[in-house]
Amino acid sequence: MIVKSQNDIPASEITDPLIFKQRRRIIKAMLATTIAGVGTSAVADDKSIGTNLPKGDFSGELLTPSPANLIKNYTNYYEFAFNKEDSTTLAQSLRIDPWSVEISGEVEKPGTYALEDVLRQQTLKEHIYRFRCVEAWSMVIPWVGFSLRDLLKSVKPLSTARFVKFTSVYQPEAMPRQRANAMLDWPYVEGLRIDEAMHPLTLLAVGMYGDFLPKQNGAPLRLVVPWKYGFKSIKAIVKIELLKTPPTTSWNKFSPGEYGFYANVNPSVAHPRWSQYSERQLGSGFFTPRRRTELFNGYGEQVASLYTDMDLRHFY
Ligand SMILES: Nc1nc2c(c(=O)[nH]1)N[C@H]1C(S)=C(S)[C@@H](COP(=O)(O)O)O[C@H]1N2
Ligand SMILES: [Mo]
Repeated sequence: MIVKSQNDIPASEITDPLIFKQRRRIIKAMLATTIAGVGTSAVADDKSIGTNLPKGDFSGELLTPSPANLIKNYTNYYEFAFNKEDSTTLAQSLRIDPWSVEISGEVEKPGTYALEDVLRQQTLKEHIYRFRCVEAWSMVIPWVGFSLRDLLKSVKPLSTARFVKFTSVYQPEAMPRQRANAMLDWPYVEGLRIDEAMHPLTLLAVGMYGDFLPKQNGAPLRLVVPWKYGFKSIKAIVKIELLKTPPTTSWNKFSPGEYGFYANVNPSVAHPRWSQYSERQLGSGFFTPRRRTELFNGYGEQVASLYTDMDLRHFY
């Protein structure tokens, strides 16, 4: 063992030991991934988090992440609570270790994969995305994850795979509103068209702010689809199915007139009860004006081609 003298402690550790320690944890996990897997040197040191962003992640715009304590304490997680606050504590009883993901349907290599085996194959990167909830608020979140397409490719989708269905965990003993059968038909289900699922912007996230995901934000594995309303970004995924036909999704089933299957962010298609023209930017300060919502949440350059010839008013 090498005992370091006081002088050898890096400046980062001295100035902000807490943040540095947190980052070390996820960096260690990422390094394990890199060493064991096919990845090269995605994360060679602390600095490469955040500097290793593939081009096209944020439309050339420099995004400043919203305060971490905001997104960790203002969450939508209806299995736990209807409000934005209570899931922070309630979700801590969720059991997430061990965790595995069942992949089935129209694939050559169906199976139940342990999360650590999935991660060993992937290179984790930071992706700073805008996040727009259908309730007309938004944040900027630095996710840590990998493209869903890389996982899907590894199980070899068949040409008959046209949709992807995602299912959240069913754990009624930990999730009070599953126990009470409240609101949605549990477990929570979401879906994408196969080309949306294969788009490089579509992530599976395991972390944010350089650390693992907090339970209330969807640990240990969640979807992130930055050009769609937040409800598409399903948390705590246990099952991924490749299908020939569109899956029935939770919110669409609950209220089809309000929540479409596509749910692409679109300022000119109002929700029946409110406008989607602009959004409240959470954490930006009281006097910051509302942001004008952009078509596809600003990711149009990357994703508009998925929807040519589609009437976005009809397919909302
Ligand atoms: N399983 C599950 N996933 C979910 C939800 C949920 O209630 N349960 N809420 C959705 C909604 S409405 C939003 S806006 C985002 C919120 O993500 P955040 O709480 O991490 O900000 O998660 C989405 N994923
Ligand atoms: Mo949402």
